[in-house]
Amino acid sequence: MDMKLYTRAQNSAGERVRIALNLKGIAYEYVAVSTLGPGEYARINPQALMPALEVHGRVITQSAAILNYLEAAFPERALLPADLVVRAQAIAFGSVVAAEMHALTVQRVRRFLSSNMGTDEAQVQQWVAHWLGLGFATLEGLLAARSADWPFCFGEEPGWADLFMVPQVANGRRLGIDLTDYQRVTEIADRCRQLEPFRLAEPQMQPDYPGEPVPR
Ligand SMILES: N[C@@H](CCC(=O)N[C@@H](CS)C(=O)NCC(=O)O)C(=O)O
Repeated sequence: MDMKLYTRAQNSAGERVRIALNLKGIAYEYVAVSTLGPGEYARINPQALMPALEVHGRVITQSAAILNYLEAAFPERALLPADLVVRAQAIAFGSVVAAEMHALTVQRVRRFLSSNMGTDEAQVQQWVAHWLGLGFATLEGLLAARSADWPFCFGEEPGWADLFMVPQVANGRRLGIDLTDYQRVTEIADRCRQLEPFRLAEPQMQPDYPGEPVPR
């Protein structure tokens, strides 16, 4: 197979890419990072964060860069809206998730707070609830401000913004965030989760998933 996706069942940045590959109908080899030998993944991706996509032996890191590549190389099932302003809005929406929610609350940040900053569990939870709360409120506001009331974030079909949002909603639920104020966010995320490309990208559907399905 020409494409290898280095990921892990519970890897929400990788889940974005899995959804994109599924939406576009692209076949790929799933490489569970946990099955690689010591140091092997760091030789593939010097940052050692997941995901990474290997295309004919060349490696792309960072989910947004991988998604950009997929969109350019496989334009048939477009993830980005055709209207250039709506397209930019969809990219902005994904950036809120990746840069301002996920990056601030990902496991290595939580671990650093508790192990290196002397922060107790309740304070770490306060940190997570603060940044995710701000982020979800922003996503809800961006959805409310859309130029049309589409069934998905920025269109009649799910795309770029949806595939960033859905794994982050799952993270929010997993981390105990109350999402009742973010009705547009949860309605669209739940609609997406009914669809095969999203369902097949969920952690419990991956070959290295270790246990019982997690509530999403
Ligand atoms: N900005 C990166 C984020 C990648 C990232 O933080 N991945 C997490 C999992 S979702 C990871 O690899 N964590 C491993 C670790 O912290 O050791 C992207 O979008 O690809």
